Amino acid sequence: MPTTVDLGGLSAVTWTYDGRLPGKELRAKAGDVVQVVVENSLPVETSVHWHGVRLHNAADGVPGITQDAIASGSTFTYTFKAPDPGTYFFHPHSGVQIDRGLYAPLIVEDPDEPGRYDQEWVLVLDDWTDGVGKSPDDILAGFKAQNGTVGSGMNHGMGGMGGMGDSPLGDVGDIAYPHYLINGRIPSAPHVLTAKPGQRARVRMINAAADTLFRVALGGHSMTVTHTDGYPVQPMATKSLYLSQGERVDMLVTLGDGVFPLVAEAEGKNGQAMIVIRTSSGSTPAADIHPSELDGDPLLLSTLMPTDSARLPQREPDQVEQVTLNGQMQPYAWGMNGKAFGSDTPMRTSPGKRLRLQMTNMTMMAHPMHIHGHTWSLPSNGGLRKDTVLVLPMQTVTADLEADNPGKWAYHCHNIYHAEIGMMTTLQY
Ligand SMILES: [Cu+2]
Repeated sequence: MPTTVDLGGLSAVTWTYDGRLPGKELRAKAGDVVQVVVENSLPVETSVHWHGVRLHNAADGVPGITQDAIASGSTFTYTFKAPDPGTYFFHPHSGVQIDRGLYAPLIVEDPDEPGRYDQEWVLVLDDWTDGVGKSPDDILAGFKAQNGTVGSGMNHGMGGMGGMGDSPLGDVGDIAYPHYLINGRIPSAPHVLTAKPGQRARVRMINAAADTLFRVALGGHSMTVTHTDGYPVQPMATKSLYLSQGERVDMLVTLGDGVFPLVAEAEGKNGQAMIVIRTSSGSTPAADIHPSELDGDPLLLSTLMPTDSARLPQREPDQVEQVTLNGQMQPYAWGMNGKAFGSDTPMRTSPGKRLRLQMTNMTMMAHPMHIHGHTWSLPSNGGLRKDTVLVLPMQTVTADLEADNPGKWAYHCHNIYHAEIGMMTTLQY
């Protein structure tokens, strides 16, 4: 419902789940049946999508594809089994509502988790404008007013906006937000997590931002990545990493003695989010602190390797589909296979097939591509499992999936403005 939230001495009227930002975390054990009753007290219709969860199609929460939108004043009950452990989240699949305060973690615990950590923290990253800058709907209306069309070929038109910085990844965002948040707070009034020196912390991180890719580092520490998008990877130590919209990462950190900023810098933009980890006395880091760990070569999660337990059985594809990502900033238009969603041709396969998608990014911007109801296996990386994969400008990413969950599934860019303007299609079988 419409709520006033305190972002840290700065209040904003926005939409949230149960008045909280982020919404209250949902926790289940792998195999549990989850039931959530959604009462829509927003002034508009909505929906809830369980991002990354391999659930049955009717519970996927995409109006026009898997259900009718939940009308203002009405109720909808989602019931689904959460089969796979991991770090997930939920958000509306209606317009640009995710760019307000409507998001919350969904943690599916592993009954066989070794649990070798002392602390477990869930961090949600976000870019923020609602109630303090332009509303997400106004931003979208501005893009729509450009009346752009999606070409099917290559586009070398430059993206970006004034005041945006450079990224080695190319263009990664369209919007300069006034604020960036971790767990609902701006960096001048951050949350503080406390622990003891030498303790091991498991950090689950979710990027719920609409248009921002973050570069993340923890001052004075290296981080050992253990999972991405819910699935275990061969542990990889890094000083910094990239987390794109819709991606999740789990990592283990052995904590030093002191006060440490965990910073999420808005890649290619000006601004950052921060949360503080405190294991002894000392002053709180300044809002603009820049840990030197940010300056290295951040890890791209799509370069990780899976554990053996995470791999799909080895198998050659039965069907190969080429997918192009198209569009440009000016006039603003984004699509897949040369079409905007609505005039697209759905992709079809049949149950039991191993489907290979070859996604080629024909644009000058990176796109975090997300598949519903499945988790891809990336053959370039030993079968790394991901449901959201960042496709860099002019790059081709090959992603396989097992067609073992029939239905009509959304497949789109997780830059929510790109998706909403047309960078979306469906996979049907
Ligand atoms: Cu995109």
